[in-house]
Amino acid sequence: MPHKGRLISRFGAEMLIEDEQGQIQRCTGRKKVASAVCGDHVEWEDTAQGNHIVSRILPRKNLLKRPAPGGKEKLIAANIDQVLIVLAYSMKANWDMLDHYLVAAHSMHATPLILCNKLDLAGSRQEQYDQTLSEYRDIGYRILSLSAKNNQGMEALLNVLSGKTNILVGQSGVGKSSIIKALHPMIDIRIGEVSEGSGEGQHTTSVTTLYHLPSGGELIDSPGVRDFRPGKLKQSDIEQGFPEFLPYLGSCRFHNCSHSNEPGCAIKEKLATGEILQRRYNSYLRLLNECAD
Ligand SMILES: Nc1nc2c(ncn2[C@@H]2O[C@H](COP(=O)(O)OP(=O)(O)OP(=O)(O)O)[C@@H](O)[C@H]2O)c(=O)[nH]1
Ligand SMILES: [Mg+2]
Ligand SMILES: [Zn+2]
Repeated sequence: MPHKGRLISRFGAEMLIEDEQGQIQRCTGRKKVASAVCGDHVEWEDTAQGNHIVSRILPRKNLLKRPAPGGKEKLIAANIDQVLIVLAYSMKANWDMLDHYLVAAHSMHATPLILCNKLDLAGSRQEQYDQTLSEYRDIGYRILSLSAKNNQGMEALLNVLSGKTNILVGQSGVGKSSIIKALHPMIDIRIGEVSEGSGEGQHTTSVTTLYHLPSGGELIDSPGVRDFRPGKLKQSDIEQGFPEFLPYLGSCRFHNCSHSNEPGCAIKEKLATGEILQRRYNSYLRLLNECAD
């Protein structure tokens, strides 16, 4: 009889599987489970030689992935309830990347949450950051300002994580691993320095890993990225990533309007009145050009 478990992390062919008793089992994977990723529910078996082998990936609720060189895809993690997109007040904001993550979260039917860390270093940048963050709040996104260093905002964060599988994503150095350490100080997790010149991180986390929170819920740490694209999507999936468009989508003159050049476009009308922001509209067009299937 196969056992059930959840993939905690993986180093090439070696997979750490948490069994139903909460014990970590070192396993290797059969060829057909080569695509297993952190967060996957799997079946594993004992072999006659005393090894453990992952034999099957159980059906996934969803999968976070991104395009990789050569037309391939890099699979990041599976079975995610909430995507926590992390920014840092101390670093130049990459709002385009935030929009790309939001689209990815919507397309996988996960709840996006925006975390802005390093509040203690915000200084004169805070006003500018909070101004743009309030635009996202107006659209309906939940935003939490934090300092992993000073433990600010951590209780509010813990409350929204409990009972769910959550993943931290974002640029290197924004403090993803530090947030896990602040929520669960007993965890042994590597924190990297940011480089003095650029203020960016040095890609300290290299393996996507699932951690349990003492108050319930799982939190996955992922390696920082330079840029993120959601991969190939249908136009309707891209639209879902722009909730401020949704009330107007049925009102364009053409039912298959792409909201780019067509006359009688309800989205462009709302752009003209300022109800839809130019920056967000530009993000939509960019994704439509680069990612539409
Ligand atoms: N001042 C301040 N520093 C922080 C805070 N959170 C994290 N840091 C620092 O930021 C640096 C990077 O933190 P990490 O947690 O390694 O960042 P990361 O996002 O996990 O980076 P990668 O693993 O490379 O993707 C470390 O020097 C942390 O001590 C914060 O709230 N305030
Ligand atoms: Mg890290
Ligand atoms: Zn339109």
